[in-house]
Amino acid sequence: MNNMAWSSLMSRIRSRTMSALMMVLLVSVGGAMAAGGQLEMDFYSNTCPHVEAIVRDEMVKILKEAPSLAGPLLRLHFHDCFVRVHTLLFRVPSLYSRLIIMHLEMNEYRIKKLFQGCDGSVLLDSTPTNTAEKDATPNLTLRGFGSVQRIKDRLEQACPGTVSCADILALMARDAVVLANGPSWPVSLGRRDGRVSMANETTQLPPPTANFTRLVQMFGAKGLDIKDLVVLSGGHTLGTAHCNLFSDRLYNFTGANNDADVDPALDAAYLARLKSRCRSLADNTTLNEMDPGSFLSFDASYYRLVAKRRGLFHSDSQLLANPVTRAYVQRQATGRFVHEFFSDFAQSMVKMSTVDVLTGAQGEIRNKCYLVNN
Ligand code: HEM
Ligand SMILES: *[C@@H]1O[C@H](CO)[C@@H](O)[C@H](O)[C@H]1NC(C)=O
Ligand SMILES: *[C@@H]1O[C@H](CO)[C@@H](O)[C@H](O)[C@H]1NC(C)=O
Ligand SMILES: *[C@@H]1O[C@H](CO)[C@@H](O)[C@H](O)[C@H]1NC(C)=O
Ligand SMILES: *[C@@H]1O[C@H](CO)[C@@H](O)[C@H](O)[C@H]1NC(C)=O
Ligand SMILES: CC(=O)N[C@H]1CO[C@H](CO)[C@@H](O)[C@@H]1O
Repeated sequence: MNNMAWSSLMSRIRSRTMSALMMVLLVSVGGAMAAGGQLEMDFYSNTCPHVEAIVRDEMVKILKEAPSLAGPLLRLHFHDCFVRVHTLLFRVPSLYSRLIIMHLEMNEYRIKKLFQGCDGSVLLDSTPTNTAEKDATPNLTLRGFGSVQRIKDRLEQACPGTVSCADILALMARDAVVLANGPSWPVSLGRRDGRVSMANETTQLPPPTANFTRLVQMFGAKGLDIKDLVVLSGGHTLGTAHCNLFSDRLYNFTGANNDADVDPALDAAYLARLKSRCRSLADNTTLNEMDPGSFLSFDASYYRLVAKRRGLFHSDSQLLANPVTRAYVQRQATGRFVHEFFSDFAQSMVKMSTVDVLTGAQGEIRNKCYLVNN
């Protein structure tokens, strides 16, 4: 073969390879789209018709044994939905030198776009080679993992290999709120479990020190707006917080690290009370009710606290820094529009729990919520 013929053959191969490659990529993208289903209310109606009743029944028992788990279970779902792994994986085909085209292994070409919203990734344990979200600092304070697995075990008995851990968590969070006398909302189902959990991705979670701008930006990155921010922050009507997550407001707000270095956005009487509970910056064990007196019940009293500059975190206090969120806080602080807050909360939860989830053939149905399948 002379040089001309060789280079013309090569260029033909190259162009055919390119178009084959383009074809395969297009087919795969189309396939991935087709494989992505939708969330549906009656997703398990044939495969696990009693799923909601089973979760509810078990949640009643769990909260009877440990009423303080309502907050942690709501928070688990929030963290699950907020931490998303964004990856674009291309797998290069094995190239057999001369027979490039004939050996195009269709199945080797995968274009996988993972935008994982609520996908159960928060539940995964770390492995020897990967530190999971669970073990990242913002999440060291998460609780309730055992209860999720307890419900998963019951569902595995009733309908093996059917219900995803991500769906279980979405249902548990809803039931936790309902059983704490809060609002209910429809949970559409069909989420699939992700196979990735990365500790470094928890930087997507807003820290308690965040200012208003940062909160808006971090919620915005999840498709949630200012209204969702002020409404979902109302989740802090439930549960407790460790001193060290807000003690910078008491002793080291600007970094001066002395008794007078306090957050000016905190009510003075409340500040004194918090200082008597949290004696130092190092205290990472003392728990504080975020909505003192009613931390086990879901109500609008969180807003009354925030309006009085008694929100526990700097992030809570920041809801007063913007006219729109401040107006919402003040309206709810009157206690006369609780039904409005309930219906807003339900709406924002539906939004948060459905953005960018895995569906259809994406991900998997985990056998154990803390482990990816084999
Ligand atoms: C706006 C940004 C948010 C920030 C900065 C934030 C931060 C925090 C922090 C630091 C804690 C204390 C954890 C501990 O010490 O154990 C906490 C607890 C909690 N958060 Fe948030 N959070 C935010 C939004 C949300 C949302 C959207 C929800 C749910 C709708 C939520 C529900 C909860 C619950 C229920 C607890 C109590 C957990 C327990 O009792 O163990 N939070 N949050
Ligand atoms: C987390 O680590 C993975 C793998 O090391 C990397 O691909 C990803 O971009 C990192 N994410 C962030 C938010 O740093
Ligand atoms: C808000 O916090 C961000 C960093 O998280 C900072 O860059 C910004 O200057 C702060 N904005 C205000 C108004 O303090
Ligand atoms: C006090 O705050 C500064 C600035 O945020 C920080 O660098 C320092 O580590 C804090 N001191 C303690 C004892 O936590
Ligand atoms: C609390 O602080 C102590 C001492 O600094 C540390 O050894 C421990 O790991 C911390 N606990 C948690 C849950 O971070
Ligand atoms: C105990 C612990 O490491 N707590 C960390 C939890 O996450 C917050 C941020 O949300 C960190 O500031 C804490 O240090």
